[in-house]
Amino acid sequence: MDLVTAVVTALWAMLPAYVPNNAAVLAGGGRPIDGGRTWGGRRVLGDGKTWRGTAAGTAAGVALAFGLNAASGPIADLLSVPAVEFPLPAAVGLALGAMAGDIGASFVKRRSGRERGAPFPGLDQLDFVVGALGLAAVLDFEWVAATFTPPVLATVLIVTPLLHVVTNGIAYLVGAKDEPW
Ligand code: CTP
Ligand code: MG
Ligand code: K
Repeated sequence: MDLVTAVVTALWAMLPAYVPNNAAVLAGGGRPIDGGRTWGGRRVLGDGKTWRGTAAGTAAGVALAFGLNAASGPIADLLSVPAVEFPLPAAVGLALGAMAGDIGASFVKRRSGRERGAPFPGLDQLDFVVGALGLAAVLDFEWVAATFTPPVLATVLIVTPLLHVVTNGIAYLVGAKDEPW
């Protein structure tokens, strides 16, 4: 597989996992998932993980997957790459898994004494990748294995942290996010 195909396939297949975090930032607020509960003197998850943000993020990711499916032929032709199609379990796995990975990271951050919004380099950039690919693999292993071949997976692991830094930096600069991570 050539580099362009690997990069395009990686970005395309991961879009339903990239969008939920950004949609959650825009839609977040309201009741926190942990209901304000604490564990060991610290919040279980914190006020940054809300039901509304999680639901909106998941819905945005699934909707995007189906939008991409509707346009997959022309997109693949335009970019001269094999088309990526998202079956429903894969779409749900990527979107909900991305949210779950981010929530899991907040749990780890609180246990390690980091307050809401504190950075955790590495975890912040890859938590949702692990969650997205993990849940997608549980729901549709064959699709994950066929789509995330070694070159595509390697590209995802290299490109995602870069993309995460850039998009969060932009979100911070335009005032959508309180911290640039
Ligand atoms: N958000 C949300 N629900 C989620 C994820 C994010 O409502 N499941 C919203 C919150 O308003 C959150 C913002 O998106 O403050 C930014 O997300 P993130 O950086 O993941 O949360 P932090 O506030 O930094 O909290 P944490 O330290 O727990 O990551
Ligand atoms: Mg944050
Ligand atoms: K996060």
